[in-house]
Amino acid sequence: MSRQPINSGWNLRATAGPVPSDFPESVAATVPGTVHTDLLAAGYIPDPYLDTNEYALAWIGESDFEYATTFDAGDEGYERVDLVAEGLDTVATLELNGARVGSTSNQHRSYRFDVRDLLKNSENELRIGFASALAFARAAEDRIGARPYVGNKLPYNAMRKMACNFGWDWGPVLVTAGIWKPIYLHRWSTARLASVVPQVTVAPDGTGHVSLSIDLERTSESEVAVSARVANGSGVDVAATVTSAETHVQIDLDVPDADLWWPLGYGEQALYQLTVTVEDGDTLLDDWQREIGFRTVELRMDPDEFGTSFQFFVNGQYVWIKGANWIPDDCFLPRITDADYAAGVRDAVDAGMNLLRIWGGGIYESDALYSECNRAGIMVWQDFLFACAAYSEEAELWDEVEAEVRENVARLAPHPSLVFWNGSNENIEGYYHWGWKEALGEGVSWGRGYYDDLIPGILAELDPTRSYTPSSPFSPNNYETPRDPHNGSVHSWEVWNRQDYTTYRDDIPRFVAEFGFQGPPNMPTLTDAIHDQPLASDSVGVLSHQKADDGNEKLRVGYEKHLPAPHDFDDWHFATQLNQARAISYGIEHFRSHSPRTAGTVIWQLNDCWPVTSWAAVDGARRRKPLWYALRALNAPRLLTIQPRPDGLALIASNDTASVWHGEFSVMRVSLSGDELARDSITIDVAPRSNATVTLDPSIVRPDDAKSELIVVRSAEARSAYWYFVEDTELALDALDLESTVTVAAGGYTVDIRANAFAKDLVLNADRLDPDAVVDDALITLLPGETHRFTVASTALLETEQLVAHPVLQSVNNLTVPHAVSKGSKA
Ligand code: BMA
Repeated sequence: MSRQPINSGWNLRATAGPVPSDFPESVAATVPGTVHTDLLAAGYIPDPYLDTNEYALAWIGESDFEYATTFDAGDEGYERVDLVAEGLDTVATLELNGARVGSTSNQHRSYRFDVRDLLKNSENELRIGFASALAFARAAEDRIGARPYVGNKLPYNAMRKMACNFGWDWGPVLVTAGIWKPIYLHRWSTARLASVVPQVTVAPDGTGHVSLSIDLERTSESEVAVSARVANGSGVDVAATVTSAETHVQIDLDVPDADLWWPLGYGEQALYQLTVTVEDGDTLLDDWQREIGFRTVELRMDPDEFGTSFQFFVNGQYVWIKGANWIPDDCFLPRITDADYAAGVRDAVDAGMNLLRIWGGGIYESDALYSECNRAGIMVWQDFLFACAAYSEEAELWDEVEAEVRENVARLAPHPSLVFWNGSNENIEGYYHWGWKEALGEGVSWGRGYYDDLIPGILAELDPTRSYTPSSPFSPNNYETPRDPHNGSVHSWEVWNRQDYTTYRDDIPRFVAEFGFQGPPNMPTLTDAIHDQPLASDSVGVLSHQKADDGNEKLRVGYEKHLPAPHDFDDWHFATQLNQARAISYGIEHFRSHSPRTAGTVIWQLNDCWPVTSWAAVDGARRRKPLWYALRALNAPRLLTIQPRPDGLALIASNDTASVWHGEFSVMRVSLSGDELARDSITIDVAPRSNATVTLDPSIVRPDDAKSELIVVRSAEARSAYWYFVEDTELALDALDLESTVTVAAGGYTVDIRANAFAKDLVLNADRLDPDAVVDDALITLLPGETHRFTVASTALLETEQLVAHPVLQSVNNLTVPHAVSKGSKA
C-alpha cells in the first residue's frame, strides 16, 4: 500500500463567468486550497476580509475555474490505484490524461476513483474543473423545488456545501471553490480498510467494550488477517485477530476496569490507542489508528414536574453544561491549521467551558478539532449540516445526504469527546414558527425525512451509543412546539432581536442551546480590517462588517436602557462590548442559578470566521473580547450571584465541584463612597454539583438611596457578587479617579490600580497599544480604597502612561462623566 500526494505543480485558470478581462492566463495554486486564497497569494485580488472588498469579489462565486497539475506515477505493481479526493468544494469534474474520471457535488464527502487503467508510467495530467456553486445551487433549486431559507437571496439549501459560505448574519458572502482537503493516489492490492466504525461502551462492572464494525474493499476473495488492538502505553494491551475472506468483519475487545474519560472539571481524560490492521501473511495491507476513550454519555429527556428535562449525564454523573457554539473558524477552510484549532479549544478551556456545539451551517468538523477536545475534556455536540432552511427530500439531495451522513458518522464516531448528534439547526422551529409550513403547503417535503428517518436510521446502525435529537431547539413531548421553554432545548433569541436582556429572567428553560448578544471585535482587529476615515459605528466599512438584520440599532436599543449614551466611537466600542458581556452574564447567572432544572447554556458563539461585529466571545483575529472574560467568571467552579426570588433577593452559591463548599460569605450594603450601611454574614455548606439559595436579610436589600448604593457579597473562594438597585444610566458614579502604577515585569507589565472613587467595570484594552498584548482579566469593579493588579503580557515597548489613559483603560465612569472627546471621531 502506498499513498502519493498530488499537492504540487498546481495552477488555476478561469474558464467561464463574469471574470475580469485582465485575469491571468494561469495562477499558481495551493492544494489543499481555494480559488480566493490562490488569487490573494498571487496578488491578483485584495484581501476579501478588508473594508468592502467582499462586494467587489462577488464575481468569483459566479465563475468557473479549473485546477490542473502534472505528476509522475511509476507502475509499482499494485492491483489497484485509486485517486482519492478527501474533499472537493464543490461542483467538480475530474479528468485524468484527457479521460473523464467522475464528477461531484457534495463538499461534505470524500471521493475515490479507480484510475489504474488511466495512469501512464510517465507524466500524467490531472484537471479538476469547478463550476460556480451559485449557478449550480440556483439550477438545483429549479430541479428539486424551491424551499425557504434565511439571509441573502442565495439558495444554499439546494446543494450540499457549507451554508455560511453563502453569507450569514456574521459572515461575508464568499462562495468558494477548490480542492479543500488532501488529494492523493492510493495504491493497494488484495484488500483495504474501507470503513472502520468502533462503538465504545462501558459495562456496569466497569469493563470497557469496543465493538468494531470493519468493511473491507477487496480485489480477491483470499483470506486476510484483520487485527484490532486497544492499548494505553501503561499496561493495557488487548488484541484480537479474525481471519476472513469476507468483506465485513466484526471484532469485539474488552478492557477490564477501564480508566474513564471525563469532561473537564469532572476527572481525567483517559485515552487509549485503537489500531486496526489488515495483513496477508507477513504483508501489511492497510492500517488505521484512532484515539478512543471509555465513557457513557446520555441525554436524558424525562418528563418531570416542570415539563421535560434536557440533561447530559456522563458516566452516570449529571453535568451542568457550560458551552459555546462553534462556527467555521475561517471562511477559507483550508487555511485553518491544527494550531488554530488548538487555540480555539484553548479559548474554550481557559474560559472554563466543557462543551462546544458544532453548528449545522458549517462543516462536520475536522479530526484535529476533535482530537484537541478529546485531550482537553471538551464535549462536542455535532449538528448534521442543515441550518435555518427547509430542505427538499428529492433523490438528488437525499442520496448525497445519505452518503455524507454515513461517511461522517463513521469518521467521527471514535472520538470520545463527541457526546451528542443533532439533526438540524432551527429547522423544526422554522417550519412551525417562521411561516414555512404555510408557504409550502401540504405534501411538500421540508427535511423532516432526514431528521426523523434517514439520520436516526444510520445512527441506529453505526452509532447507537450516543443520543440524538432531530433539531435544536427541540421539545421532546411535542414536535410542533420547539420554542416551549418547559420541554427540551430552546434557542433564546427574543433578547437581541426584540427584548431587553432583563427578560432572560422571565423563563426557566430546561436547556439553552443558543443565546447571544453582539459586540464589536477588539479595536486592533477592527482597525486592521476597516480603514474608514473617520471611523464611526455607521461608517461604510464598519457597517459592511455588521451582517445582522438591523444590527447596530439592536446594539443601541440593547444598551440605552443600561448605559449612559457613548460620546464617541471609542466609547461606543467600549459600551457595546460591555453590554454584550453584561447581557450574557445576566442570562447565565439566572440560568445557572436554576441548575439542574435548567441544565446548561451554550452561548452563541465562541469564535468568528473574519473580523466582524458579532455575538462571538473571541474575535476573528482570536482576540478575547470582554465577554470572554465574563464567561470565564461565570463558568468558575464556584459562582456567587444575587437573584430575585419570590420571597426577596437571594444569594445563590453555585458549586460545580466534587466536594462540599463550606462557604463563609460576607454580605454588605455599601454606598458608592464606600460606607458600610448594613452587614450580614452567611455560612452555608453547598453540596457538590449543586446550588444553595439563601434569602438576604431585609436590612441588606432595602436601600436608603437606590442611586448611590449597592450590595456586595464576598467570599475567599469565589468572585464577589454585586447587586445594583438602579441601572448605570441613573447610578451616581463619579468621574474615574484612580491611582495607578505601571511596572515593567517579566513578559510585560503590571498595572496596579487603587480606586479613589467607586470604579465600575474597568477594562484595560492593552491591545490598542500592542495588538499582541493580552491582559489577564477584565470587567473589574472597585470600591473606594480597593486595589487591583492587571497583568499585561506584551513584548512591545509601551508608553506606560498610555496603559492607564482613556481609551485604553475604560470604565462605566467614563460613559457617565464625560472625559475629553477624541478628536475627529463620533459615535
Ligand atoms: C441562530 C443561529 C445562527 C445565527 C444566530 C444569530 O439562528 O443558529 O444561524 O447566526 O442565531 O442570529
